[in-house]
Amino acid sequence: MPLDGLLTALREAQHVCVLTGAGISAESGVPTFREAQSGLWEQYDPLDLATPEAFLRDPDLVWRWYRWRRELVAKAEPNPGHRALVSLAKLVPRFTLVTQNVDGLHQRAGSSDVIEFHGNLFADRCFVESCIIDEEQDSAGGVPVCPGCGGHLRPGVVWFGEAIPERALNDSFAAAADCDVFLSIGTSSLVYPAAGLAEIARNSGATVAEVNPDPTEHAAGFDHAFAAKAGTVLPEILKRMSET
Ligand code: BV8
Repeated sequence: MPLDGLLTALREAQHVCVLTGAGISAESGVPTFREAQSGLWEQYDPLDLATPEAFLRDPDLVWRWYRWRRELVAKAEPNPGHRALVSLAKLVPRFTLVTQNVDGLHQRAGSSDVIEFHGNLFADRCFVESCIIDEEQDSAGGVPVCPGCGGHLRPGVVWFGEAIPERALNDSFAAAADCDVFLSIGTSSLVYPAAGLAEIARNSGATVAEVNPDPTEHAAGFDHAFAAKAGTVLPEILKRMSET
């Protein structure tokens, strides 16, 4: 694996920014967004379910999908790819981790200050911004109700067509523009505005690399592209970084 060029850039970097997608959790057994879903969810396309329209049309169905994902993720464990990023963060002066994932596996691996670009699977929230939900509502399998306004609670994730949380958006864009190395790991780079971060980094002069067994259309424009799994490449990067 031709890591030398990337390793040189990483060793010299003052600020490394990493964007992860569903692919970094694939080796933990969490299906990626574009893999066919298993079991009874096989008939559903996540792109259809992860929308406010789907929720308003059938909140009970959407909640059943999210509860199924919560159970699946709760049984999953962080993998060597997640853990390598925890260690890499300790080897560079400044490290920003932005994830599109909502599974919380980076935090469970030990990463801190994770920017959750698309929210978190395990948070409940109300459509009414001002309603504060400070503990999970017991909904006995139905659609949980907001204790503040009596409306339907929803999972604390960003659906298609919804704005990225302002702090996450601003902090991620600033990190992409400031970093010396940008690593795009386990993402199909199809979902915007997350997929635009690599371009911001590149246009700001950063070294950009991708790790994905199925190279994306952006890979050709990157400085480095490793057609391999995150659980293989990231521990190897960490090993080589630790040798010096
Ligand atoms: C918004 C939370 C505007 C929910 C998710 C241009 C600009 C702006 C917006 C748009 C635009 N064009 C289109 C849009 C609209 C839309 C969009 O991008 N649509 C796509 C489908 C074209 N974007 C939005 O709606 C966004 N909002 O722009 O709002 C706005 C502004 C103001 C006011 C109102 C509105 C919001 C998008 C957020 C959607 N929510 N998740 C939930 O999870 O239930 S996105 C969802 O897709 C997941 O978070 C997932 O992470 C994300 C991206 O997918 P990936 O992570 O890349 O996963 P995927 O399965 O695609 O790929 C996995 C990759 O891993 C593969 O390439 C595979 O090869 C690789 N892999 C597999 N195994 C491994 C591996 N890699 C490494 N190692 C392995 N072992």
